[in-house]
Amino acid sequence: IHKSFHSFHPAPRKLCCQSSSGVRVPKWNDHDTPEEFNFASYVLDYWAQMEKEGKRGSEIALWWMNSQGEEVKWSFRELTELTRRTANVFTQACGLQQGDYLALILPRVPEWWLVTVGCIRTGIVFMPGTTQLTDKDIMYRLQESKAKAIVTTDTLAPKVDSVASECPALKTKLLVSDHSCEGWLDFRSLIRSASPNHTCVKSKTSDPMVIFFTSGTTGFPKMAKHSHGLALRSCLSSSRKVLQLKTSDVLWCMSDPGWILAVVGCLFEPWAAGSTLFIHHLPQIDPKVIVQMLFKYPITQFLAAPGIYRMILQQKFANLRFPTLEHCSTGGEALLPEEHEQWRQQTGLSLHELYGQSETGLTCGVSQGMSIKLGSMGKAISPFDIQIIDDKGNILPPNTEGNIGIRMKPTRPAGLFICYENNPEKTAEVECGDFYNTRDRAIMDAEGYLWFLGRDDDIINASGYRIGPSEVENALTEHPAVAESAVVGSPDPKRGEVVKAFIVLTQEFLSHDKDQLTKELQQHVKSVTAPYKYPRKVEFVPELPKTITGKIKRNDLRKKEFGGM
Ligand code: BCO
Repeated sequence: IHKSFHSFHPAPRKLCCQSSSGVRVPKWNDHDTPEEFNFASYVLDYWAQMEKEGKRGSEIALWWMNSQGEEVKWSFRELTELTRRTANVFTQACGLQQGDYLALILPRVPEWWLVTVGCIRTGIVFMPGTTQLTDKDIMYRLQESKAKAIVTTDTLAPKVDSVASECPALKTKLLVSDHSCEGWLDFRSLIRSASPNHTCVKSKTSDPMVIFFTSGTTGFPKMAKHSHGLALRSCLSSSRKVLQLKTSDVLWCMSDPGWILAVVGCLFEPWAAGSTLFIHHLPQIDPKVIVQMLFKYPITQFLAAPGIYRMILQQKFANLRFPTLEHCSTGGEALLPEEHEQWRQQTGLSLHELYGQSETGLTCGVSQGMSIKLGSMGKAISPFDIQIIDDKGNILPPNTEGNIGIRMKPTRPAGLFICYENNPEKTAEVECGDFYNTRDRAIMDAEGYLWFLGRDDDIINASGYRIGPSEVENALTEHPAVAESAVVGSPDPKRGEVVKAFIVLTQEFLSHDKDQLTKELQQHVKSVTAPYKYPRKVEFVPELPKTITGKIKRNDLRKKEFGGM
């Protein structure tokens, strides 16, 4: 399946929601809540049919490449056929059924799209995870979800095998590799032999579709469960106005496949519009390669975390005037106004901010053509009604600081998560009057523009990763040098914020070399939890600030880091 079937000639661009052949992009009105919705049958099969009838140009659905020069170009018809085969692999070879859970831990390989769409066709609930997950993280996810299947690569297969015996629900292990592995089904050969005929399930819009694990202030990550409404949301007219993608657009979304940004930006957004999704599978993010790609390929839209724009700007390239690029967007963490200004000066293009969470998908943003207010993350994307609320769910007046709330009563809007799976307490905690409380602090001006101010809890946002301090503290505690630790965010010019650990050492490690110990502890955290969580800053302290009841005052430490004390 790693073969190109057609040569690719980008069609001329038109500034309307019609393809070059006049085909209308499927759109639903903002407040449409169809009883049934399935992205695969309603959207992808529609584009495939248009192709078959010769009513579309020769646009490609997925244009994938890697640094070894391998390339894949799939049309919507090919995508449809391959995902129907995948659906048959799941239901026939693997015996999975609608409602079963499947863990999906793949890097940016084409099979990621086959698995996600194959799950949507069959009603299997997929759970994306970053390839940085450790064996413990994988075990937690498999146990917590009672996943019946996992799809991963040969790099991660040994980690899965090391914990599989403790995950009794896990019945099927699918390997995406050119090599076989004992105990694992060979995904690529199963696809080749599977039937291309499959009837998509008639999923209700409210049926579960995907689960994202998201970090909280305390405890282990929660399972934010979404319905098919998340996919429907990308088809609603207001969502279509955000990026204004056309069938002739080529969108490069750089999100790691483990995040909601990938499911929205690398799947629903481009394909709801019938656009081409461009993916370059880089083993390591390299700004030089990104810039080369933007010069070499006819990419019209670029969506990446602020950290990636920052990396590019810091390289001081002589020329950033990209020949085909028309629209840039960014989300995952706050973007500094000066970074926006630099990008605009060097590329001639504005940066359009987007904001969302694993629970909410794209929530507000700066749409194409909307006037930009520097530092603002734009306006609510309908049907989300966003208000700034107090801790009782009362709506606050313009220009007043409060929490970002999304109205969920009397009607829960399409795209807002269903609940935290198996966790009614945490689900209830984020319900605040008629609103879902994002617990992100912001102000909204009289025109409805939002300004992000920070979290109202201890969650750290480092380079767009949401990190719960207790996950890092728990990892540190496993090391014999650590008597106690407190983890907070600390400012950083490259990553916005980084994880900082304040550590009280055990008696026997007090005399150890501190630089050496820092490296050892960082390495330790990288090995016991997903490496992006490791503390990039470490400070050894004789004691931690505590309340009278013995609770660590993380707020004091955070204020110290941000110069507020
Ligand atoms: O920086 P170090 O070299 O010390 O460590 C890095 C990696 O080398 C290391 N690592 C990775 N895999 C490893 C490993 N170490 C051991 N074993 C492994 N298997 O761990 C550290 C990971 O840090 P990183 O991921 O930040 O790496 P990097 O290359 O600096 O990447 C920078 C960014 C900007 C590309 C990255 O931070 C990033 O992708 N950030 C964006 C995250 C994102 O997309 N968030 C959006 C979430 S969805 C959302 O917010 C909703 C919006 C609608």
